[in-house]
Amino acid sequence: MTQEAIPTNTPAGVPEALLSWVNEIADLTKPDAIHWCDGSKEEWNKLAADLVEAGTMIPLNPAKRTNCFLARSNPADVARVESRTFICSEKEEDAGPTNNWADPTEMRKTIKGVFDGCMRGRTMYIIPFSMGPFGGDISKLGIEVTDSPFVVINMVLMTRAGTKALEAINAGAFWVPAVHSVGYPLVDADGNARDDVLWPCNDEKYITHFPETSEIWSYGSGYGGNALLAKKCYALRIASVLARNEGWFAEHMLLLRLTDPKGRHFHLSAAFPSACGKTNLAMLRPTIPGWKVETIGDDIAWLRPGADGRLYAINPEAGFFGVAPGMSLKTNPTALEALDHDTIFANVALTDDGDVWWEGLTDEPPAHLIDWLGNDWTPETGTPAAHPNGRFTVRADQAASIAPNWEDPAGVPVDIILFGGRRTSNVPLIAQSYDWEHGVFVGATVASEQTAAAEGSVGALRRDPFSMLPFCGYNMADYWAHWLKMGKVLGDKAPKIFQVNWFRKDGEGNFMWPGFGENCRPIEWAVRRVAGEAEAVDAISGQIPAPGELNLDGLDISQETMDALFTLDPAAWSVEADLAEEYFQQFGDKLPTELTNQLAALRARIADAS
Ligand code: OXD
Ligand code: MN
Repeated sequence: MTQEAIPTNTPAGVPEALLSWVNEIADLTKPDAIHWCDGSKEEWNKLAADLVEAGTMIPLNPAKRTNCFLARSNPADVARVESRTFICSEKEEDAGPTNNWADPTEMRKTIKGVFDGCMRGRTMYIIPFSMGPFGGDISKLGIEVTDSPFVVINMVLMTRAGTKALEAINAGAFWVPAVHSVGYPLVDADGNARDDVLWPCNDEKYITHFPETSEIWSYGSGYGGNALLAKKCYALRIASVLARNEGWFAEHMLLLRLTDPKGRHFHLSAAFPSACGKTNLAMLRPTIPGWKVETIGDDIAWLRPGADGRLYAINPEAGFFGVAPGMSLKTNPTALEALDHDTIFANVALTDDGDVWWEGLTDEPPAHLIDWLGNDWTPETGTPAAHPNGRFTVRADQAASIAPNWEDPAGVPVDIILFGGRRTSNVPLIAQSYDWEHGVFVGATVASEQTAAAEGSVGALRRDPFSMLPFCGYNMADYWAHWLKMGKVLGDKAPKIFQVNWFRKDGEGNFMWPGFGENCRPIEWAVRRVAGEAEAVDAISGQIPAPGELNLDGLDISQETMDALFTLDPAAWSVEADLAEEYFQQFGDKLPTELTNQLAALRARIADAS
């Protein structure tokens, strides 16, 4: 069957090449209908109503949350599946040792096989979208084809989707094709029909990227980054390759605008691994009087050198896909307040009065809930009511902290880059890198404790360079080389690089730093460093605040704790250096010599401090 034979609402002006691409996918996947998404409110409401009718989404109590919905996924489809995520570059070495590589010819055969007829009995949706504000030099376009209306309504919140994006594509702009199926056809090849299920998916999953042709094909999952292909698949894996080729960066970084008491603006981007308080930092409410922190992005930044030689950044997304558990009025009031209307929740618990709940939302759990699996739950049940990777999807501008310039198509000039992670020991509260090369070494060697955002053993320490381990679309060593090269392009206009760690613990296992709004204090020091107004002393892992330089006014914290937060034990750092060296070995000849030199410089600083 070709598209002409299938009911469709193809808009006027779609060029032949795009039509024939859509026809090819329809010929392969064999949907019953094709729907071109216009991104309108009416379309969104209609799809949401259909999903409610089907039972996939439960409308929440409108008196508590207007136009909000809860979805429960299949328990086998709850997080990104890194083990089923593939980089299908022509050469294996271009994917590198930290990615799953698959031969592109073989993978194309596999993909063709699983996609054959996979949309039978379903509608195929075409979602044109823009990553970044329309018309910006840093922005780019894409089209996701999917058989999941749930994916459509999430994509419409997460990107700038619909007619305007299609018009730009029709006019000839570059775009990235992304094809997605939940892998649950409703009719088999012999014409036998079966009923749909609340959360269609498939045990067999493939999240595949073809970097040479900038293509994405994803099969078998309907959850998060496996299915909302604009996010991790495009904005990070494919975009990181485009960025390397074109001289920019696609990074797993939040983006903030900071205003100091003098009214000066600074911009900060920060790389944190998944679920490490990134959303909290993106919506930080500073405790230092006179400071303002505003949100531009919570997860991904695209950064490109501007005409003045500085690095300009945009948030390519238009929404937040955040982790709900742990979020409360104490930890992130701004995010919580943003979720009182037009929000989709996934895998959190349902209260008896039609609201949502998750671990950490309140000190005391409600006496009764329906948990994320749809079962009755009481505090005695003994299992979490919400899945630890339970999520919310909401438009970014629903956050009261959104910066006035968050949609500036030209981006914002970045002054500070932060690298973070969860480290219970060794890594100090903040340290400034000695220079760009040292900053790249710090980013390359960052390690963090594993969280629930992906499958894996929670709590285990994993090295997560630039927080890009699961998101870099090419060889990580070539990625470091790209960062080093860009440092030469940016020269003295390059942002300053810092490493932070909010998660250091004392001997009893208690966090030593209060975190949350107080995180503005090390950031304030970083800003004053950039402005040339704060002193630092040299230390093993970088330059740390000179005594008295960190603003602790109004914070009840002992000098002993502050000292402990900045303790750099040479013996422990010697082990860190050994682990970094061991980690680097897997990259063989591709490891940039600058990083080997940085390792030697680290060892020299350790020796000096011993
Ligand atoms: C995310 C992630 O969802 O990093 O942002 O896993
Ligand atoms: Mn992320």
